[in-house]
Amino acid sequence: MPARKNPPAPRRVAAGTGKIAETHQTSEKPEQALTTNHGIPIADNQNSLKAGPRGPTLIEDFVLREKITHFDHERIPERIVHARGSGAYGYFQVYESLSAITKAAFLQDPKIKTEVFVRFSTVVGGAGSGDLPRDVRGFATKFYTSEGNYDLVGNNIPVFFIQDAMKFPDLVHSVKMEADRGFPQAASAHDTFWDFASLTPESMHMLMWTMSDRAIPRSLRMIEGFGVHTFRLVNSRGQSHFVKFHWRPKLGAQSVLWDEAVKINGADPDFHRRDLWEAIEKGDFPEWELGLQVFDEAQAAKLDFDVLDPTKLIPEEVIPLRMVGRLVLNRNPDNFFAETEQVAFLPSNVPPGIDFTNDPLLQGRLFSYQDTQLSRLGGPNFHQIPVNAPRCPFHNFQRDGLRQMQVPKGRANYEPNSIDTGVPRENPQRGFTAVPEEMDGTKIRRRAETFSDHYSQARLFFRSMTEPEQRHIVSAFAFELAKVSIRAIRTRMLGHLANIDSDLHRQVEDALGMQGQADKIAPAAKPRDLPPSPALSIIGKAPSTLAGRKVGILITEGFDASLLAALRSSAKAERADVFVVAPKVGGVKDDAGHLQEADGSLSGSPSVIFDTVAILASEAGAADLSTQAATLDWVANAYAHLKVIGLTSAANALLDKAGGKPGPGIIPVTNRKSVTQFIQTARNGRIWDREPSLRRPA
Ligand code: HDE
Repeated sequence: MPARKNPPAPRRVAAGTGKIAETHQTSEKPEQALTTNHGIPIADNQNSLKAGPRGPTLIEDFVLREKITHFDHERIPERIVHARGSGAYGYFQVYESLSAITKAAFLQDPKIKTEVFVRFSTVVGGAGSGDLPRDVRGFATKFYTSEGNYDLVGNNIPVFFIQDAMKFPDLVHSVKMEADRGFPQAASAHDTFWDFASLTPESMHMLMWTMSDRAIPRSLRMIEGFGVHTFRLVNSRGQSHFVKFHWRPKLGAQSVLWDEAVKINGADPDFHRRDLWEAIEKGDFPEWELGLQVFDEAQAAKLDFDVLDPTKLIPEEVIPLRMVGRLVLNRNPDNFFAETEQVAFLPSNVPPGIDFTNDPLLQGRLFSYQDTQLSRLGGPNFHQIPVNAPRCPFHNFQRDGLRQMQVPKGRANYEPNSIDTGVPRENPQRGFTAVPEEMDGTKIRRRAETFSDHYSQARLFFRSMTEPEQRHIVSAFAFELAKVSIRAIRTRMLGHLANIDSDLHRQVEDALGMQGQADKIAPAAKPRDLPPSPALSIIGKAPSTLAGRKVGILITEGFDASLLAALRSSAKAERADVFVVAPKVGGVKDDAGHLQEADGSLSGSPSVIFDTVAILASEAGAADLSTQAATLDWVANAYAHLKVIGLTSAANALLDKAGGKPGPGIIPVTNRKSVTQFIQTARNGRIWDREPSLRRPA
């Protein structure tokens, strides 16, 4: 599927050229005529019909009424969770046939490119909330396969807060805005969430993930994805295997710092949406690999937890990932509402060859998603909306209903029937069949004993992190719990942390200034020391690359143009983006007196939106900017956010004034060779050693 070309730049339109300085844009071509929704050509789209130019508006004005009525009804209910989302089209292609483990048509042939639509989302905030709260990210993929839509509706965290769908409304109520006051928006740092969490020991493992860097990703192009539940794959002989689904970003996983996230939300609330859109528009298509953990009943039985429990993961070191295919996103939607807002994912959409397990959270989801679309999209025909419609033929005897867009033909709309020939019929060979599983149980409301270990994998996660990642988890708990006004909730949470890991517990207590105040919480199952899983760390496996990253270059009046050119070409060779910042967007003159336009102004393009920065200041330029708070914030933040900083000699004064010190990651940029050194250092990301002296958890 080709990427859509950038549209041509808009024509210059003179404003106010019509009568009494109104802008009227007209066309004599009949096919270009602006019309009502019923096709009636409109002569004037600026003025309502009135009784005299100063008189009241006439109800007869069907053009005005239709326009306003449609506008009044533009909104539909936003998703109860995952309301804020960004989507894109692309394709999925398997590396080799997976026929040995599944008969799913789209996983048979490496030549087949299956069209997909992916929607990324935050969970807690409303549709208009910022992109960088501390939150889980949704990663939902609709594969338009030749045997129907397959929706893999996952998250960027491989486990979930709760083990049973019964608790989901309570979990969501607790984390959303508090019921009486309507705040906070898009934040878990408040009483009701931590009240619920601290009373729900099974949430401990996922809490470790949401307090980790995973919950503040740098880019949607840099998140991992997980199907969370254990599913099944079924081959044409009816043999079934268990499977866990993983997405791995080609650019590597990367996160921002919490202080950065807070500032990015202010500087550019659409940071993730813009980043995804722009990457696709310029043909830098984000890619993921699909990894499978495939295992059978015997292997499942040997694991030290129940594979039906969605609060547990299987470490890669225990069952390795088999990388089976690639996902490429290469086309932005044409219309946000029609596609990204109206897309309806259903975990119950599985083609033959994929099946469910009895995970009680998954079982509840199989009901919930179909149900929620009825109120969100207004009736039972939402599958006909173009983004939701299968790309393969679909037909049955379901009829009518609100918003029916199809015109089914024929007399018989039932079966069995002997009247119409050529109507759809069952197909026992190709049709979906559930894996036959023997069931013989007592009808009962009870959780399985095998679900009762709530701390061992939380501990495993903490101990698998690198030092900076552990520091961030401690800081996140300290930040969030400090926002909890009820002390008893804090002491309860500290009790859980003591069960997870004594170092974590001690550090969070210190950071809160609440030493020795943890409640005693008796675990249902004694926590065990499991071997760490280095694959769970982001920093530990971060690639050395600037690909897909952004280099911010601050220029001042009289800057050295040859350095900017060298930076541009080195960055391009790394497949990084360059963004030029100047005191004013109109730009500055370089050392040869040529005007260099900027991509953004200093105050509108703070350093938090870049991965690495260079300051190309002349002596005069540095002196001029050194009194400006915007400049000093720019430099101080880049330093405090542990970025690699390239500096001309004159720019050293700015670093000094902003409180920064020369040291690792502070690179002089004076000639082509030093530019190369700057870019090479920046490949390795942040300078973690700078962190402990700058920020202690509190
Ligand atoms: Fe969802 N979830 N969820 N969820 N979920 C929704 O469906 C629900 C769960 C996930 O971009 C809703 O269409 C229940 C786990 C994503 O459109 C709703 C339970 C995982 C998206 C719903 C869960 C997810 C949703 C809201 C517990 C990761 C966004 C609107 C039993 C594996 C999809 C909608 C998009 C959306 C219910 C738990 C992921 C209300 C009842 C676990 C990525 O139906």
